[in-house]
Amino acid sequence: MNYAGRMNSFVLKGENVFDAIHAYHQMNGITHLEFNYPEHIVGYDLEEIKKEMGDLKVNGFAVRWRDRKFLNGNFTNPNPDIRKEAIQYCKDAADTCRELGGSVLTVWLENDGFDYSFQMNYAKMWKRMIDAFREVADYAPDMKISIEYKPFEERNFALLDSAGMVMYMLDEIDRENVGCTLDFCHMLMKHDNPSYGLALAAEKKKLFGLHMNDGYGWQDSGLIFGSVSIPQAAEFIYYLKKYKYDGVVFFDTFPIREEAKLECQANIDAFEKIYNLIDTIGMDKFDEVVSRQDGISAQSLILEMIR
Ligand SMILES: [Mn+2]
Repeated sequence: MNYAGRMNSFVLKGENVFDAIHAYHQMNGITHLEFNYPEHIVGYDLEEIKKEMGDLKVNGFAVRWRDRKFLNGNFTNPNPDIRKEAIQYCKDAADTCRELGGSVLTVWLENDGFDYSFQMNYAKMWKRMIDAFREVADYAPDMKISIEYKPFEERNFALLDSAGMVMYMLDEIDRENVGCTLDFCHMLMKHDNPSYGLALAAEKKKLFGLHMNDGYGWQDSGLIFGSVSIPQAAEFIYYLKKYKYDGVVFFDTFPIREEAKLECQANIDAFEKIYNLIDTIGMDKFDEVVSRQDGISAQSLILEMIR
């Protein structure tokens, strides 16, 4: 399996991008890097980054519009100049990402949402998002443009707030190189069962990325994968295997109090452990239980895993 960790687990503790890459080299299992753009790239020398990367590959960039001018919207900002700039961030990110050998641009529209009734014309904003995604997709047809949804935060309501809404949006955008990244915690926040969204996206060949983590569902907890929701984590991995997911497993977790390197390794270890448990029991057994549509058999399979 291909694994990547969250750069900010190190950077937000006062280390820099090079320190993070250095730590990944010392871990067991990290194969890829994932950068936030522009924060982890602008101000750094690309050649220096390439040198530090060594045998690690770049999976992709996540676009982050940190400037306060984007607070009223990224792709749906009422100011056309700011909308244009938001799209330009994506184009610049695609160009730099390609230069580092990456191929996935993760787009989480943190400000495209609303807080009040009568605050926006929904159909018009929906159309703006379609147009913006098409513009980015057509600008970089060799890149995978991947939509990451989150139900709320920063806005009280996000426009792309669920797996179903993203699938609908992907249909409307109608571009082969636009797909989705599923964040396990975000799915729990929405009460979207993670595997349901995974299966629908994978069926349409639209599963471009994963953000693995865990939580209790009422906030973006960013806890270690497999720490809270083992049955759902196992079901998720079962479907990843079933659909032969060959992308990168990125751990989007927040080790605020934990040591960043140990926490990242704990994610990889949990994923590997559950992955191997499924292999030990055998995919056929899982297929057979799923085909029964029976709660008691499903629960007994979960107990078999922790036996
Ligand atoms: Mn995420």
